[in-house]
Amino acid sequence: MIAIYDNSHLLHDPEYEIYDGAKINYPEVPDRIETIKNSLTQVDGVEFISPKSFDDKLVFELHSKQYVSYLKDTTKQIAPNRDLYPSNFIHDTYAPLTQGTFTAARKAVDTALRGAELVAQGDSLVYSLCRPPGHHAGGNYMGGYCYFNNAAAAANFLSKHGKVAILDIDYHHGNGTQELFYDRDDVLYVSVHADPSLNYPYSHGFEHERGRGKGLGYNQNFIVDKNCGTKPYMATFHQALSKINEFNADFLVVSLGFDGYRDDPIAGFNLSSEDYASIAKYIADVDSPTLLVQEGGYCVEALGELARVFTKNMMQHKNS
Ligand code: OKP
Ligand code: ZN
Repeated sequence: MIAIYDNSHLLHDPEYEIYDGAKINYPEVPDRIETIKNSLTQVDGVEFISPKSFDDKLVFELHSKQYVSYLKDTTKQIAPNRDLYPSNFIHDTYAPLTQGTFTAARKAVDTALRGAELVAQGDSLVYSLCRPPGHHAGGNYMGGYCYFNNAAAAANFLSKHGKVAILDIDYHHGNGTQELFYDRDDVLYVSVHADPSLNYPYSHGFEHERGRGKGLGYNQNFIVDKNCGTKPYMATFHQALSKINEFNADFLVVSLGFDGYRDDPIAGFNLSSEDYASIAKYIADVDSPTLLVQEGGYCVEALGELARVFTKNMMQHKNS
């Protein structure tokens, strides 16, 4: 399995999050991806490569020119080691900007696109170690630690080569991804996440949101309770996976969040690393070449183990 990594994610390192009027530590830290990379380096059969630079037109197919320029121009004016809370093109208060944010976020898109290209060329399993994450970013906005929608960029790239399914198993609903494909029937979006009436992103992720126009039926939201544990989670996960299998896609993109893990500091379905191993096996059984795109997961001490277990099980089952 090829894994794609680039160190420019280190340029995005906000100091704080504003929560309930107070400054708290920013959970979406550079160590998340460093830990995952270091752990995968020890796994047999994983080979690392760097992304390359893809044309900006692939970004503009999803994000407006106005939004992209705003991000580029605003970050240029930020002093080193300062956080700026933007007041335009933003969904919520959870997307601080630093001087390096644009560069890091743009490279995360290249990381996802490089993975999509390899999968389009015949690789059966690729892992894009994207950071910052992307699934909350929409056509015209950042939010929830996300700036550009990496998984959506990959899915949109792959949609030129066949039918694409996106399975989002991050704890949070991917409101940006949902929005970007809401009117389309060539990209299916299926997400399993915590109840948005009690959890971020609050605005979207309800089960009645099923797509629009010819996209109707090609968006499926599945809700599980916070801390629900293995049994209820797996029951719902299997319902979601059967939607994916029914669609019979040419390519599968997984928005891979590890924030369902039991010790996650901001989220958690009370899942164990054994649960992530079995989730990986079931996903590997989907009969489509698969791109894993990193989204959330904030228990830094566990991320190395979770990524290792997940990829080992994916690799074993994908080729058997
Ligand atoms: C990003 B991803 C917690 C408040 C909510 C925003 C969560 C963004 C999650 N202090 N913060 O989907 O993992
Ligand atoms: Zn999340």
